[in-house]
Amino acid sequence: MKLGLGLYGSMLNEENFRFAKQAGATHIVAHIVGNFNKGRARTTAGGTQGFGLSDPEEQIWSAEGMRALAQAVRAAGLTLEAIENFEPAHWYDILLDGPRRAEQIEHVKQIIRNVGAAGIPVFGYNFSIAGVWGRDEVPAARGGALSVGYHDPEQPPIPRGMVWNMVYDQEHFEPSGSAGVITPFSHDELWRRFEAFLRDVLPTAEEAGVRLALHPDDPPLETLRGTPRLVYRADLYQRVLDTAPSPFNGMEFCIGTLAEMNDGSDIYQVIDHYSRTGRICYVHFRNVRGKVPFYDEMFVDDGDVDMAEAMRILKRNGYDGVVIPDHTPAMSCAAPWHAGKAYALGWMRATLALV
Ligand SMILES: [Mn+2]
Repeated sequence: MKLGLGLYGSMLNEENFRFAKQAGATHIVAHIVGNFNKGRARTTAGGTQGFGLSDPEEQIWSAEGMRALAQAVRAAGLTLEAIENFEPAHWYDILLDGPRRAEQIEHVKQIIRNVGAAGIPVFGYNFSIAGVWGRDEVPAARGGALSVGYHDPEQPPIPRGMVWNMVYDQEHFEPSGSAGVITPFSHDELWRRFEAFLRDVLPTAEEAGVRLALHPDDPPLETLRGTPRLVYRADLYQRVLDTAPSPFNGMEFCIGTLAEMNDGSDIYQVIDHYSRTGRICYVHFRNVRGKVPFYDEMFVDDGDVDMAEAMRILKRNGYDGVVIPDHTPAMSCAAPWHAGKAYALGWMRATLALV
């Protein structure tokens, strides 16, 4: 297994590459989407701007932009393993089955070709209408460390101009009073959209040498803000794999989200099952306490899951891909994000050597 660090768009710089290297990581996952300043996800229980405006800026997504990013990571002695998430501005009508769907499918295909041409082997994504929404930040982790959690908030409808918890159409965005903007639709319809997306895009991914890696829905609720969710139970991941039996149709395997699922599944059996498939592209390695609709993210060694056992199972089943900390609680010091990540990476590196 290889240790990696996920970095948000504003953090993709030489200093943070050196930080990753110093903490023992060999790989980087780049999360370009959204303006996640200082790595702190803005929360959305108030139902306002979500994670902010989706910037359709093209430069970073171009062949040259992707090549430059991969080169900058390589210059720091690291490997760029994955790009995480499509920009909502690029694919909202694929999610919403809207009038610009065909055009956006072509654009997404071009992005995948650009990623492949830069030698980046994985594209992580989350096929979700409501996105990662509704979490708040409370001092729930060990020692009162701030961490994100889900505490069953009210679920206002998704405002016009927003999808995936980001604003894609500022002109028509209405943060309040826009009930019923998204016509209710069924889980079957969501699966139809997902299957159509894979049918249209997977051949391009195969040609480009880019594995598509689906993240399960976080928070893993059956519906959120009145919209259906795709993978909110562990067994639904199998349906994703069965939709197209190609190694390029894979998983961004989030142990935290899988542990949050209130579906009666056993997290160790889930890890055992899916790590035998060879379809895990990379792992989000984080711990949690509780299950939907009430959970908090914890330090890696302080939640419901025995993460050393999780690592042991992955290793036993021959998983040899990249493992990243995903999110971590923020530690009380001058560099809360970095300290949290350094703690997780150190723990993971030691555990990898021991299991
Ligand atoms: Mn995750």
